[in-house]
Amino acid sequence: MSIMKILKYPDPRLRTVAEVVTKFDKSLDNLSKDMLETMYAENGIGLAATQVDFHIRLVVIDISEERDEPLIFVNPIVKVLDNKSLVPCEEGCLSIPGASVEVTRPDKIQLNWLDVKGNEHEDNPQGLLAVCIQHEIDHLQGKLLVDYLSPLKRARLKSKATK
Ligand code: GNR
Ligand code: NI
Repeated sequence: MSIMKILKYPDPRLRTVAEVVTKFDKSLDNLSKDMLETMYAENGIGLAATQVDFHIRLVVIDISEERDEPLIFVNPIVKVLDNKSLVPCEEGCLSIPGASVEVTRPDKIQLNWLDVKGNEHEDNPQGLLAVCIQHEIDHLQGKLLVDYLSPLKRARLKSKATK
Protein backbone atom coordinates (compact mmCIF):
# COMPACT_ATOMS: atom_id res chain seq x y z
CA MET A 1 0.00 0.00 0.00
CA SER A 2 1.21 3.49 -0.72
CA ILE A 3 -0.01 7.05 -0.86
CA MET A 4 0.15 8.48 -4.36
CA LYS A 5 0.82 12.02 -5.55
CA ILE A 6 -2.30 13.88 -6.70
CA LEU A 7 -1.98 15.99 -9.87
CA LYS A 8 -2.93 19.65 -9.31
CA TYR A 9 -4.72 22.06 -11.64
CA PRO A 10 -3.61 23.30 -14.18
CA ASP A 11 -1.51 20.18 -14.84
CA PRO A 12 -2.37 19.23 -18.46
CA ARG A 13 -2.40 15.51 -17.56
CA LEU A 14 -5.71 16.16 -15.76
CA ARG A 15 -7.19 16.70 -19.26
CA THR A 16 -6.40 13.15 -20.42
CA VAL A 17 -9.41 11.06 -21.39
CA ALA A 18 -9.26 7.72 -19.53
CA GLU A 19 -9.41 4.35 -21.29
CA VAL A 20 -11.80 1.50 -20.57
CA VAL A 21 -10.39 -1.16 -18.21
CA THR A 22 -10.06 -4.57 -19.90
CA LYS A 23 -7.63 -6.42 -17.57
CA PHE A 24 -8.95 -7.44 -14.16
CA ASP A 25 -5.65 -8.45 -12.61
CA LYS A 26 -3.68 -7.91 -9.39
CA SER A 27 -2.36 -4.55 -10.59
CA LEU A 28 -5.93 -3.19 -10.87
CA ASP A 29 -6.64 -4.45 -7.34
CA ASN A 30 -3.39 -2.87 -6.05
CA LEU A 31 -4.06 0.47 -7.77
CA SER A 32 -7.59 0.70 -6.36
CA LYS A 33 -6.24 0.03 -2.85
CA ASP A 34 -3.53 2.68 -3.24
CA MET A 35 -6.17 5.13 -4.49
CA LEU A 36 -8.37 4.45 -1.45
CA GLU A 37 -5.38 4.96 0.87
CA THR A 38 -4.56 8.22 -0.94
CA MET A 39 -8.19 9.43 -0.76
CA TYR A 40 -8.36 8.71 2.99
CA ALA A 41 -4.96 10.38 3.60
CA GLU A 42 -6.23 13.54 1.85
CA ASN A 43 -9.67 13.43 3.53
CA GLY A 44 -11.47 13.26 0.18
CA ILE A 45 -14.77 11.53 -0.49
CA GLY A 46 -13.71 10.37 -3.95
CA LEU A 47 -10.73 9.97 -6.25
CA ALA A 48 -10.45 9.23 -9.97
CA ALA A 49 -7.44 7.38 -11.43
CA THR A 50 -6.81 10.41 -13.65
CA GLN A 51 -5.88 12.42 -10.53
CA VAL A 52 -3.02 10.02 -9.74
CA ASP A 53 -1.84 9.97 -13.38
CA PHE A 54 -3.38 6.60 -14.32
CA HIS A 55 -5.60 7.13 -17.33
CA ILE A 56 -8.05 4.27 -16.94
CA ARG A 57 -11.74 4.27 -15.99
CA LEU A 58 -11.29 3.58 -12.26
CA VAL A 59 -12.88 5.53 -9.39
CA VAL A 60 -12.91 5.11 -5.61
CA ILE A 61 -15.43 6.75 -3.26
CA ASP A 62 -16.28 6.79 0.45
CA ILE A 63 -19.03 9.20 1.50
CA SER A 64 -19.50 7.68 4.97
CA GLU A 65 -18.87 9.76 8.11
CA GLU A 66 -16.87 6.93 9.64
CA ARG A 67 -14.63 6.56 6.55
CA ASP A 68 -15.23 2.82 6.59
CA GLU A 69 -17.35 2.22 3.45
CA PRO A 70 -14.88 2.08 0.55
CA LEU A 71 -16.47 1.78 -2.89
CA ILE A 72 -14.64 0.91 -6.11
CA PHE A 73 -16.11 1.56 -9.56
CA VAL A 74 -14.52 0.20 -12.73
CA ASN A 75 -15.83 1.46 -16.10
CA PRO A 76 -18.67 3.44 -14.48
CA ILE A 77 -21.45 4.66 -16.77
CA VAL A 78 -24.14 7.12 -15.70
CA LYS A 79 -27.48 7.37 -17.45
CA VAL A 80 -29.68 10.34 -16.53
CA LEU A 81 -33.19 9.07 -15.67
CA ASP A 82 -34.83 12.46 -15.18
CA ASN A 83 -33.41 15.61 -16.80
CA LYS A 84 -35.62 17.83 -14.64
CA SER A 85 -34.49 16.65 -11.22
CA LEU A 86 -31.37 18.79 -10.77
CA VAL A 87 -29.64 19.44 -7.45
CA PRO A 88 -26.98 22.09 -6.74
CA CYS A 89 -23.96 21.21 -4.58
CA GLU A 90 -20.86 23.13 -3.46
CA GLU A 91 -18.13 20.86 -4.76
CA GLY A 92 -14.48 20.68 -3.81
CA CYS A 93 -11.67 18.85 -5.61
CA LEU A 94 -8.38 17.41 -4.34
CA SER A 95 -6.78 18.56 -7.63
CA ILE A 96 -7.90 22.18 -7.06
CA PRO A 97 -7.12 22.84 -3.38
CA GLY A 98 -9.12 25.66 -1.81
CA ALA A 99 -11.66 25.96 -4.60
CA SER A 100 -15.38 25.56 -4.01
CA VAL A 101 -17.67 25.57 -7.04
CA GLU A 102 -21.44 25.22 -7.14
CA VAL A 103 -22.39 22.62 -9.73
CA THR A 104 -25.96 21.61 -10.57
CA ARG A 105 -26.27 17.98 -11.61
CA PRO A 106 -29.01 15.41 -12.22
CA ASP A 107 -30.09 13.60 -9.04
CA LYS A 108 -31.97 10.69 -10.62
CA ILE A 109 -29.37 8.57 -12.36
CA GLN A 110 -28.71 4.94 -13.18
CA LEU A 111 -25.15 3.76 -12.52
CA ASN A 112 -23.62 0.71 -14.16
CA TRP A 113 -20.12 -0.43 -13.27
CA LEU A 114 -17.80 -3.40 -12.79
CA ASP A 115 -15.99 -4.45 -9.62
CA VAL A 116 -12.25 -5.29 -9.57
CA LYS A 117 -13.08 -8.87 -10.56
CA GLY A 118 -15.03 -7.72 -13.62
CA ASN A 119 -18.52 -8.53 -12.28
CA GLU A 120 -21.35 -6.22 -13.39
CA HIS A 121 -23.36 -4.03 -11.00
CA GLU A 122 -26.22 -1.55 -11.28
CA ASP A 123 -27.68 0.95 -8.81
CA ASN A 124 -29.66 4.20 -8.68
CA PRO A 125 -27.60 6.44 -6.38
CA GLN A 126 -28.98 9.75 -5.14
CA GLY A 127 -27.74 12.63 -3.00
CA LEU A 128 -24.00 12.93 -2.28
CA LEU A 129 -23.12 9.60 -3.91
CA ALA A 130 -24.82 10.69 -7.14
CA VAL A 131 -22.95 14.02 -7.01
CA CYS A 132 -19.61 12.38 -6.27
CA ILE A 133 -19.78 9.70 -8.97
CA GLN A 134 -20.63 12.35 -11.57
CA HIS A 135 -17.70 14.50 -10.34
CA GLU A 136 -15.38 11.48 -10.70
CA ILE A 137 -16.68 10.55 -14.16
CA ASP A 138 -15.98 14.16 -15.19
CA HIS A 139 -12.31 13.55 -14.19
CA LEU A 140 -12.21 10.40 -16.35
CA GLN A 141 -13.30 12.58 -19.27
CA GLY A 142 -10.69 15.25 -18.51
CA LYS A 143 -13.30 17.65 -17.15
CA LEU A 144 -12.69 19.76 -14.02
CA LEU A 145 -14.75 21.92 -11.65
CA VAL A 146 -13.24 25.05 -13.21
CA ASP A 147 -15.05 24.18 -16.45
CA TYR A 148 -18.34 25.02 -14.70
CA LEU A 149 -17.16 28.56 -13.84
CA SER A 150 -17.62 31.71 -15.89
CA PRO A 151 -14.51 32.64 -17.93
CA LEU A 152 -13.69 35.49 -15.52
CA LYS A 153 -13.94 33.33 -12.39
CA ARG A 154 -11.95 30.58 -14.09
CA ALA A 155 -9.17 33.01 -15.04
CA ARG A 156 -9.00 34.29 -11.44
CA LEU A 157 -8.79 30.76 -10.07
CA LYS A 158 -6.07 29.84 -12.57
CA SER A 159 -3.89 32.81 -11.66
CA LYS A 160 -4.33 31.93 -7.99
CA ALA A 161 -3.36 28.29 -8.71
CA THR A 162 -0.22 29.26 -10.68
CA LYS A 163 1.07 32.15 -8.55
O1 GNR B 1 -13.30 15.33 -1.51
C1 GNR B 1 -14.12 15.72 -2.35
N1 GNR B 1 -15.26 16.33 -1.95
C2 GNR B 1 -16.31 16.60 -2.79
C3 GNR B 1 -17.33 17.43 -2.30
C4 GNR B 1 -18.43 17.70 -3.08
C5 GNR B 1 -18.54 17.16 -4.34
C6 GNR B 1 -17.54 16.35 -4.84
C7 GNR B 1 -16.43 16.07 -4.07
S1 GNR B 1 -15.20 15.02 -4.69
C8 GNR B 1 -13.80 15.57 -3.80
C9 GNR B 1 -12.62 14.65 -4.03
C10 GNR B 1 -12.17 14.78 -5.48
O2 GNR B 1 -11.55 15.70 -5.91
N2 GNR B 1 -12.54 13.82 -6.27
O3 GNR B 1 -12.22 13.89 -7.58
NI1 NI C 1 -12.04 16.01 -8.03
